Amino acid sequence: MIFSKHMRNKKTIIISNRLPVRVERRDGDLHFIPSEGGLATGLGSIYQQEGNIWVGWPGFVPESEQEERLTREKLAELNLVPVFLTEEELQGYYEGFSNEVLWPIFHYRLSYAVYNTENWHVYQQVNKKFAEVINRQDPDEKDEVWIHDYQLMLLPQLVREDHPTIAIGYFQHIPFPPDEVFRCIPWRDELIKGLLGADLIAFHTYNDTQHFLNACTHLLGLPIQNNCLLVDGRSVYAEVYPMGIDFDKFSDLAKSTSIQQRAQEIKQYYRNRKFILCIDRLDYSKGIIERLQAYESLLQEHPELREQVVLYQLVVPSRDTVPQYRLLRDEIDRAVGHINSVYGVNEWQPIAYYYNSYPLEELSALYVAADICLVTSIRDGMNLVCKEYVASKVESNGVLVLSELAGASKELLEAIQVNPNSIDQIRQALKQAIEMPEHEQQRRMQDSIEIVRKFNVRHWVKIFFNRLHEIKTLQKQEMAR
Ligand code: GDG
Repeated sequence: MIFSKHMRNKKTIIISNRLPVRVERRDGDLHFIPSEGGLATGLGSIYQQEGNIWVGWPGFVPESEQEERLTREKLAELNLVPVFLTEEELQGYYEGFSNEVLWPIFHYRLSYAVYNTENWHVYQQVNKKFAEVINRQDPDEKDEVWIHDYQLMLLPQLVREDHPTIAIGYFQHIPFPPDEVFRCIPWRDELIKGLLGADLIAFHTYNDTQHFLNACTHLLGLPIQNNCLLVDGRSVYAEVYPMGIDFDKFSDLAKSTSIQQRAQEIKQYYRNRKFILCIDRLDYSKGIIERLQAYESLLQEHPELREQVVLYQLVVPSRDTVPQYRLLRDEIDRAVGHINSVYGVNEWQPIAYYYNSYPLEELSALYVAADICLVTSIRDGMNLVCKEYVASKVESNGVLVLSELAGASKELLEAIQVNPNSIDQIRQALKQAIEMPEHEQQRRMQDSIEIVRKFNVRHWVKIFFNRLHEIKTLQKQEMAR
């Protein structure tokens, strides 16, 4: 049905750096591969509704106009709108500025930041390019826009300039650092002003939200009342919305016969030794080296545990064109090689290490098989892996050892929490987890399961949009006064 502009239904526009479908060129053909990520599942029910769309980069650079047209047409059938980026734009905006300035600074790694004015300009240009693509969708003032993450910090204000009263939400999936850390970025004021185009700016944790509010008041001197900032006469709210996962997907998979069988195979392959699972994207924020050191110290201090445990480390390839990531990969290779060669014997290797990406079913079987899930992020916005582990423990067994510096630690209070910078604490937590009696495991896990079940990704989407609508109504009432 075609609506004239004034009688058209309200449209929801979701925007993120990546689309929930990835395009790949293989054997001369284009393949469209859906993402299994949490965001894609959570927002699936929204963007797939008629009239709604998701705007983002499709994950490849077309080689011809024909390829571009084909991609556009195919994606349009899925309610997806591509923003095509050149190799130079990807280099400057994504790898250069997003991953070499924003990612390290927002994860408190000041010394890893590489400030390059040219990359900043490309970041600005690409944010404008996203705004142009949104404008081509002919948004209406009654529509709503939800922008995701740090690659698009300037976009809320760019959309606001063209659509003064449209509802704009922004969610940041990574931490927001204290204002004195954020201050290090030469373009910090522009970044905050970019975000302030939104009506609702949301983070995983209370601390991230407070850090953002402090940056607004300390750097820009904005008037503030509780969590509400006054920006050119408009009320802008900063709030906490901890992201959940698709609980049912992980729980149902874990209950299925095929996954249960696969989990048994995995356990048997590792001779029913205590199975410690670690799953991370290759990233220095995940504390992979620190965890390997702690595991070595466990084997050193408790020789009786040798041959009784296995640490299964899956590292998913990521950003390996950025120098810091390549170095980290080499460092992990060396640490794993060292531990396996020093402590391993013919019948037993202390670490099973894979640098790979697995299908969801294999991930699920690993979660089911694992006696312990070990998350030692040095900083993490939330960390979904630990929630997926909890959702997969359908028999309420298993122990979660969780970094207190991951956002999830604010919710999963029954996990054994550790400071990831302390090798001693991680070692002691592992020992405690290995020895934890069944009844204690059950009690703690049941509590965590309830939290992950209740605050799932659909709940997260629902309360975010409810609040955005509420804020729009409040703003209208204020203007009418
Ligand atoms: C950012 C923030 C925040 C991993 N290996 C495979 C695979 N995965 C999936 C996991 C999980 C996801 O990747 C990783 O999510 P995390 O939350 O742990 O980490 P980031 O990628 O850094 O995500 C983070 C998140 O955004 C959401 O706001 O929690 O703090 O850094 O879902 O299952 N999936 C498949 N194969 C693998 O080998 N299929």
